Amino acid sequence: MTQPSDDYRESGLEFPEDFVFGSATASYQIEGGVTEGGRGPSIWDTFSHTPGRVYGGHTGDVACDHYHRWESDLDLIAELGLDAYRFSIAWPRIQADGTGPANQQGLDFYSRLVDGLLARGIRPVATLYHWDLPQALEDRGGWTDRDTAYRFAEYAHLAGEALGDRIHTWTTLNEPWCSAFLGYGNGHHAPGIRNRKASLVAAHHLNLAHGLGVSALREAVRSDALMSVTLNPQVARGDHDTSPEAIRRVDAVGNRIFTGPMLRGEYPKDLLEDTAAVTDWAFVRPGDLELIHQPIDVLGINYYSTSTVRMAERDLPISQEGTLIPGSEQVVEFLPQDGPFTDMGWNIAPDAFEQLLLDYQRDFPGLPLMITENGAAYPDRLEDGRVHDKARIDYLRRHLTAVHRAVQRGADVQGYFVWSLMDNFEWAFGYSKRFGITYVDYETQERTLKDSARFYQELVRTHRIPA
Ligand code: IFM
Repeated sequence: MTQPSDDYRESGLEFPEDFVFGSATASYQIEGGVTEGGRGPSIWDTFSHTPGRVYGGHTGDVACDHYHRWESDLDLIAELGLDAYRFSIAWPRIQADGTGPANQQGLDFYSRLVDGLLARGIRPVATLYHWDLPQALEDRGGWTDRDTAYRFAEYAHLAGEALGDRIHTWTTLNEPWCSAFLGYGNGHHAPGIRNRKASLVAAHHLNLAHGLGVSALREAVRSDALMSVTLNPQVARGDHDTSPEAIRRVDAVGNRIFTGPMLRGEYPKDLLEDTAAVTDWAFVRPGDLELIHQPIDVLGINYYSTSTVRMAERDLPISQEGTLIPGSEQVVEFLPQDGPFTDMGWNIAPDAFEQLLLDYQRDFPGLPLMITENGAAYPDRLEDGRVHDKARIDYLRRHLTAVHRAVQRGADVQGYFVWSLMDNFEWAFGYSKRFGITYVDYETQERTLKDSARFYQELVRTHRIPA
């Protein structure tokens, strides 16, 4: 018997017949048309138009112009032979300022998109929130305002009523960790707020939005539609004496802050203890956990890389009876990692991906998993009409091998969506990072399938990892 390779570079491995292969995108990253069809401004319009926030001053104003090119983009998906397409709905297209009746033009855009997918035999998988919060709601506090969760439920209901007869799987939120901690914690993402307590408040209101959203959808959509949320588990590792404690802390504030309430109906005790100096969590009201803890049918997992951690002492002045005295606190330290790295500087660790899937399967038995994103950015070059993105193929091969091994070892992984269908607006990095399996020339908007797209097309056709 041949031994599995240590580097995860396998070929020929066969996926189950009903394993779903798809690709994913998100509204603000591809659509453009930001002032068309009655769309209101989102926090990403504001953020990207604020000097210094996004690389090169790039914005999503035009992006991949998908708002106008959606039909040919669907043809591309069909050409690749994909089973499913994961897209997100821009909330400010449905409710320009986040409240009130639906904007029919916005609903019509997504309705045409969904019909176009179905006509091509592609399963529609819709995410309700992939970070483009209506700016008007941010002006009232955004995710730090409890009311935003209720507005989200209203929006979910409107989207469900209009599209619920045709969407196969609904995802409430994409990566709430990013919304809470990059949006309100370190300010790297819109709305650009830096406040530790605000990030925890936002996390709770995102959890509440998820639960209320699932309930609102269930009332509006067909009974066999699947309910889901997509998380991006923080995979921390390390072999220092203090690494286990650092890993526990990262897991608490990075993962169990969402899986606890959503999947178990409680916030983990250690999370509340770890964050006691920042907040007493009084914003969690009686009954909230029941509202959040709604049954879901599938858990979306986005995975790219890992981090290496240990505990460290950080000097800081401690306040005692009005005076500041020197002191220190124990904090998680993120250490430099071994390569190889992608163009994002993210390390490549398919072994951690396999383990993550097995861990989630063990921790949440009976809940199927879907890989809703996985992929890599590389500095691709278009030469003579081709993009020879060998490094991306290598990344995909290794991560598909990891998924295959997890499935072999008992994980109920039902499918895999590559990130992304095409190059797009990579948030604070603008257009400087290319994640697509399709190359986008932003001058002409011409799309060119990269070699990785051909690799993926072959995988989808044969259900085997190509040689
Ligand atoms: O581009 C993002 C996507 O919007 C969310 N998940 C991670 C991707 C790569 O950074």
